[in-house]
Amino acid sequence: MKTIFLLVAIVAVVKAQFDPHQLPDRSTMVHLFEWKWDDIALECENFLGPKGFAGIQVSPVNENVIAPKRPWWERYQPISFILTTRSGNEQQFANMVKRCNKVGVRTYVDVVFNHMAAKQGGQAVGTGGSRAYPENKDYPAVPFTNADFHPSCGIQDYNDAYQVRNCELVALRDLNQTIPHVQNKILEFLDRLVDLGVAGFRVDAAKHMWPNDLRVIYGSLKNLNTAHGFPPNSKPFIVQEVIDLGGEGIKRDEYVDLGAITEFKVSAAIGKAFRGGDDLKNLKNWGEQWGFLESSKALVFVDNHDNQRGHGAGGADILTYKQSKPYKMATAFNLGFPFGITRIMSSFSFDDTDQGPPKDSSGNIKSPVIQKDGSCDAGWVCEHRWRQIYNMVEFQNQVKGTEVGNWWDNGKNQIAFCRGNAGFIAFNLESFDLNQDIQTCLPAGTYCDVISGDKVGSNCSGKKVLVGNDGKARIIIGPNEDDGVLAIHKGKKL
Ligand code: AAO
Repeated sequence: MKTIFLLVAIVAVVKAQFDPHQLPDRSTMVHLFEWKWDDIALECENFLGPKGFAGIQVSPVNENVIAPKRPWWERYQPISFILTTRSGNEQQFANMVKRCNKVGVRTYVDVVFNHMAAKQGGQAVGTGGSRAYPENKDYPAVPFTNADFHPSCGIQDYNDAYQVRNCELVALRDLNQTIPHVQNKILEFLDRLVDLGVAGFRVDAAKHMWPNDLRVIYGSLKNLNTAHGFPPNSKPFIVQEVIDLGGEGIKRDEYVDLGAITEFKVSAAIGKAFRGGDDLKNLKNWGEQWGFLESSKALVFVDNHDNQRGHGAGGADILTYKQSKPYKMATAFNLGFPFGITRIMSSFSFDDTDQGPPKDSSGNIKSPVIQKDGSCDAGWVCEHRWRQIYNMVEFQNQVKGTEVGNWWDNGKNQIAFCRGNAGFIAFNLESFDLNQDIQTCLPAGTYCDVISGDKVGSNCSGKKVLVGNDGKARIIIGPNEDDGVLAIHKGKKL
């Protein structure tokens, strides 16, 4: 009996690391890449909360090296665990988390603790003013010294798990997480964030650390802060960045009992499909049959901050804001089909892959400018403010908990399906019209297509879809329309 109880307790604790602790009627997080904390707090209150977003992933919060020309990737080179970056300081971060939690938006922090900053040309100075001496593996503001690191070597061969985990990823000084002092410093950092009210972590470069060390660290984490509305005994959500497209020495399965995994196979496959490299009809069994992890353990996204600019994995198949029509279609499918823990990317525009966020002449990040129509300006793309995307966030919330029903396809690149009796969505990637009577599963009535427009008062600024008593409707999507998707749901009936 005792053993059974213990087993149940352990399973409960481990399982909890997969729970993103989102409000029951919400479903997706958005990565506000390189946004400042004050701007995010406002965005939570003005937009994300009201539009039903479940959470935000934020860029690394701890002090990083100041690199020449201020590339975005300097934030992946820690100098200390002081919470001061170009996004703001600890007090601003704390304020943001509090205000976002208040409007039902959870915070997930991108945490970097596989390594510390690489050797710089000159002295390494951090965004909090701390100095470090990476050539000697000396980071006094933590402090970490040479003894806390693995001996230097490069990663030559991704088939060699030892190299991947004990050598230096792109010359970044590789911490040894087996050392208790290193574990303690990492834990202090993560627990501090838990105290401030975050809901969980994206663990950067998890693949480059030993699963057993991560097990110790995750297992010692504090429970989430009940003052921020988390139930007692809630464990932080953990999603581990493990790139496994197959064929390497390290498998995602080695990490899957520890927390969720970034499922890069989804990013690659969805990009390929909506670029026309795979028939959409094959998406019918989207999920584990495609070789993806099980739904509750997979973080799924169309693109991330790396692969949208050719870093990380996925290659030429990845869709980004730069291919806006297929990108919106892929995002609509990712949010419309019930698979995985979903994340949306929100970018700044870039031409070269090192380019950092919009900045002033002193290197400070500029705030996004929100235009009259709600879209962003001043170098910020804000995919999350595109109607076709935020309306799919609402769609996903409206159909939460329902299954796919009445799958329809034309044998190639026109598909449609119901989500219970709550929503219906159709896609056309052919070079000819979709013009069909299709079963929508919705109660009879007139619905507003939330892709081509929006419900305004009792009217619809986009296509109106008339659902008959038999649940069928005439669905029309031309090949040259702005969007190749149509979506209706119970929340936007006229
Ligand atoms: C910068 C400079 C470097 C310089 C360094 C130190 O660019 O030239 O040496 O500073 O001064 C980011 C940037 C880096 C930047 C770094 C530090 O991306 O350019 O370096 O900050 O400032 C691997 C890791 C994965 C990592 C990814 C970028 O496994 O963890 O590379 N992502 C995270 C972050 C990322 C960050 C770091 C880690 C470091 O998201 O933003 O780096 O904190 C294979 C492996 C993957 C491997 C890729 C790329 O992928 O499987 O594990 O990712 O290679 O090396 C096909 C295969 C696929 C393969 C892929 C790429 O798709 O199927 O498996 O090809 O070849």
